[in-house]
Amino acid sequence: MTDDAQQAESYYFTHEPPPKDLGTNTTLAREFIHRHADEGRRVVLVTSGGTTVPLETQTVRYIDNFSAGTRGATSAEYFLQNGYAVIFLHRQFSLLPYSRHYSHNTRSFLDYMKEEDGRVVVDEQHQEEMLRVLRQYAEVKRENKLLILSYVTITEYLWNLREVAKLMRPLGPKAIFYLAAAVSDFFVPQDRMVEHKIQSNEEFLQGAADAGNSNAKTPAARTEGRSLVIDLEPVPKFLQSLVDGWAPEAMIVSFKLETDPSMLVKKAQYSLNKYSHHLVIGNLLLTRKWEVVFVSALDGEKWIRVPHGRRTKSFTGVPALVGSADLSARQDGLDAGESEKRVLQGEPALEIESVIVPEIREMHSILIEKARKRAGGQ
Ligand code: 9Z3
Repeated sequence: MTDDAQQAESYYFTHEPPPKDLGTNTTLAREFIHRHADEGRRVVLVTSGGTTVPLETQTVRYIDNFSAGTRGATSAEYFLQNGYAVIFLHRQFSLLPYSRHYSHNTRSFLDYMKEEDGRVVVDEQHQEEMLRVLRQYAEVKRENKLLILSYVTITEYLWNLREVAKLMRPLGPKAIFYLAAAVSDFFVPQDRMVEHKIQSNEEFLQGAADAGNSNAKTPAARTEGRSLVIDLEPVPKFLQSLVDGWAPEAMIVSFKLETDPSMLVKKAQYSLNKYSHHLVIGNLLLTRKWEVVFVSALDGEKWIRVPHGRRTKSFTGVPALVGSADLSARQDGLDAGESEKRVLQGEPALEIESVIVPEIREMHSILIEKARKRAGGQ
């Protein structure tokens, strides 16, 4: 790791205090990791959901992002189906594996049920699907293969990631980091955060508790006249620390989110070159449920797309943009989704994570085998 990255990391973690439940989380994670390591199982840490950036210590206001945690929660299920034990580090109240099928919907989970002879039963039309989900969930619980941890703020996320990553070291190459959480690039450092709620009324400008100390730095979020001014600082690039320091033997999969199609592959490639990890999965905000691009040293650039007739529904997605970031498809004048349309119309919807995860499993097997050969001196 470069000295600069190391310094930035140690500055961050000495100045930003750890979350209160970090000790509980690491105790749970240590036990979970050791058990699965002893059983020779592969373990994946899936991060999921957004991160908040609090503006006040007693937080009333914060900056947030769009992520609901669909990618992470869905991927966790497919990792479990593919034989992995999963540590699911998610933003509190974002989607969870299995229960995601019945939460955060326009319909309430109560709409799936009815009363029959004084008992609650699931509606006939939902029986089959709910039984399938319930059986998978019960098996995962019985076999203790899913550990659920949560965070809220960017700092809580980073502390948990660092500590869990270090605990995963004994897994060697059998560990994967699957970084699907939408992590804020900017934040308010502790020493520039005001204690109390920022006042909006000019008659009640910031109170004595915040204004008294003449050595204090200018608050990152403050009122100037009638405006709220926020100047955030960059979050150190933790991916460098993860790859070089916290988890040097693990497979690392990061995600790159863009909105401009012309930037996506370039930025994913840039990230792979910069951090020299194993895989960057690029996705566009408006097509992320239907296509992603894998950028890796093993396979170069590779698009994964759900055929047109099998796409899941999305209120915010824009089908016409599928293929827009794929230069080779555009040059060939081909909408990759359109080409499969006739064949697959009428088939059930396919979640893109059900394709992503087995691909990763295969790459992981290759990396484990390489590590085994290296260790054996072959
Ligand atoms: C992603 O790109 C995820 O796929 C999404 C999933 C956040 C788009 P949803 O939760 O959305 O299913 O609604 N995650 C990573 C985004 C990110 O913050 N990446 C960073 C970067 O691009 C750091 S690895 O620099």
